Amino acid sequence: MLEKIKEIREAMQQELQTAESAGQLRDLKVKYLGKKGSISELSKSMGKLSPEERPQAGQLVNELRCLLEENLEAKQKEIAAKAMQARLAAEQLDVTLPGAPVKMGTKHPLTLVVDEIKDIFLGMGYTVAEGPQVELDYYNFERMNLPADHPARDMQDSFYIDARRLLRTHTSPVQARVMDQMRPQYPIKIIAPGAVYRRDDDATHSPMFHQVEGLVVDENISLADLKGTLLNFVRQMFGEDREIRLRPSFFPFTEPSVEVDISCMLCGGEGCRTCKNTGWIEILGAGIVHPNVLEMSGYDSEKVTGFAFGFGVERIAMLKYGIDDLRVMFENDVRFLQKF
Ligand code: 2NM
Repeated sequence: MLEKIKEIREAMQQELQTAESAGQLRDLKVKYLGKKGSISELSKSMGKLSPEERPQAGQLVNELRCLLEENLEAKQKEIAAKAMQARLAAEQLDVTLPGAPVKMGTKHPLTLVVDEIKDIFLGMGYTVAEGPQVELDYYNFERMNLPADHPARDMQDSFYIDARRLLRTHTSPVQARVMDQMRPQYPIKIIAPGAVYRRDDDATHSPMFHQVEGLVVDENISLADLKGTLLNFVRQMFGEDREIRLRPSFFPFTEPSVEVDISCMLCGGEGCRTCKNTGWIEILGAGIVHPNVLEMSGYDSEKVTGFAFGFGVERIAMLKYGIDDLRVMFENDVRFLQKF
């Protein structure tokens, strides 16, 4: 028995020395400590020994087990450390290098312009109203006093979803929806910013673009209030020395209607390429809300009046930032976007 223990001990030490992988260590553990392992077999054969022999043999077998367990553990650590060394050498990882910088995004110029427009009108006591982009033709056309034969109503000019719904062609339906919610209360002072859709696509027209429309309804609202409001807006947006000019125009939803020009901010009125040598740049449409629009919205047009205006955000952004091609607004080229 003692001879056998000695034999196993020597073989085991030999094998431990030459083991090189975690797999080999596992095999060794099974070989010696497994159910049918050599050490387990030794323990089982203990019963065959005489009572005198048993204590010494028992002690030697226990020592053998301890020796194996300790060696297995030490060897395993050694192998793991070697594997880690090898991995680090292969990866050439330098943990002292600085991290890759996170690139900051920028706001789109249209967002910047809409934010600025909102700020200016919030400063004049307006609130911001929003509405659906898929709109009923009832709100988009009917409520805006657009007659049945108006060209905008043609399938050729608008994106219809079905017989009754379309992509809104302006944000005016938002104003009608707000009046529906507010009536019979006034004053109303709102701006409605957002995307609108028209069947146009060339160097100066995109099928989707952005508008901001404004509406004020109260007693005694006149064209003078409109003019003062727009002058204030224009001076905050384009500079304190801007002037505005109103020219007669036509919209179905306003009467009278006006086109509004601003004095050219590039030449100060002298005449240049941007203002086509006129000294004036057209930037928006406006007018006194048509009594039909007020009446359809449940307001007494004898008691209240209103003014409304609307402009294209892309056009304002192009003038403000000196962009000469509308299409760069929608190409998402980061070299363009990062300039703002
Ligand atoms: C414009 C020009 C003139 C306008 C009118 C209305 C409403 F709801 F009061 F009828 N909203 N927006 C309006 C008036 C829009 O855009 C060039």
